[in-house]
Amino acid sequence: SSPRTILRRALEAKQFEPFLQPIVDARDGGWIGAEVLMRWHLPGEGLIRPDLFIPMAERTGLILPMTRDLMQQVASVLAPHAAELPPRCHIGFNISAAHCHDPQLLGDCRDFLAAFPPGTVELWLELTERELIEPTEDTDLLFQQLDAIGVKVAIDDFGIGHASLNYLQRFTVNALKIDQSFVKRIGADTLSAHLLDTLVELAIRLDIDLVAEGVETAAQRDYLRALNVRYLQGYLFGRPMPIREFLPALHQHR
Ligand code: G
Ligand code: G
Ligand code: G
Ligand code: MN
Ligand code: NA
Repeated sequence: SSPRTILRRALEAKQFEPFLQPIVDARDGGWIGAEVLMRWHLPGEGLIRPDLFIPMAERTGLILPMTRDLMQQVASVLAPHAAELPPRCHIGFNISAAHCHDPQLLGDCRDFLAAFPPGTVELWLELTERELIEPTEDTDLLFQQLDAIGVKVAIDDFGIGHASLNYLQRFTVNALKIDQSFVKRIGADTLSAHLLDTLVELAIRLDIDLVAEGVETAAQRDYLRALNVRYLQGYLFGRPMPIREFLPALHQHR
């Protein structure tokens, strides 16, 4: 079978599952939400990492229905627990460049938000800086419409690509997710310290939030906290996990 047929059958067989990785408040370590990361349960093969199938999903266009299915799964499993979530719980989905030309994205976001009591969740879309979308009149309109329904936009893997100030302003970006490579180098060289300082200044200037990814050690956490990076994510706080594990873990990290 073709890659497209394999992915379509896997989608129909409900083999894609959302894993949630906590995002924490840098000041007290409390869980404020999660990033949703897709996993493929391939019978006989176990859990397949997304790096191995997301590129194929993007090439075949199946990333659109796969992401829609992921959003529906997260909403249906989390909505009954809305009262247990932290206030304005952040839920972030990774979106691909193709989503920015998908007429259904706005409706999917609306449906996601409508599944929860008003104000309980904040829907974040993460666009990677590795494949920046070309701004056009259509994308301007889409991002205005997303903003109007309260959807937030984060630039993922920030610092390794080439988003300009102009770009960040045009898309009314609400947060930058600092790429893991910068966090890994904390304490290792002065260049990374300088780059982190620059990112923090940029975020203050643009009045947007910062999230640091790939935080694995207490020393990295303390360094980022001292720089006033607002949110942290990484194995130090929690690995991506099934929702049935995320919910009880959430209660221990309020
Ligand atoms: O957990 P990690 O192995 O979860 O993810 C590896 C890569 O796959 C990351 O770059 C991540 O952004 C990407 N990824 C994970 N889930 C999704 C998804 O639902 N959609 C897209 N487009 N990328 C995803
Ligand atoms: O969407 P993005 O490219 O940011 O995907 C995040 C990737 O990083 C996923 O593969 C996720 O499992 C992984 N990840 C999350 N936290 C850590 C961490 O603390 N250390 C490392 N090495 N990887 C992490
Ligand atoms: O595994 P480690 O001790 O580094 O995890 C740090 C915190 O993240 C723990 O307090 C734990 O609650 C949470 N965590 C990490 N991975 C998982 C997991 O797979 N399931 C659950 N429930 N919590 C996890
Ligand atoms: Mn991401
Ligand atoms: Na990233």
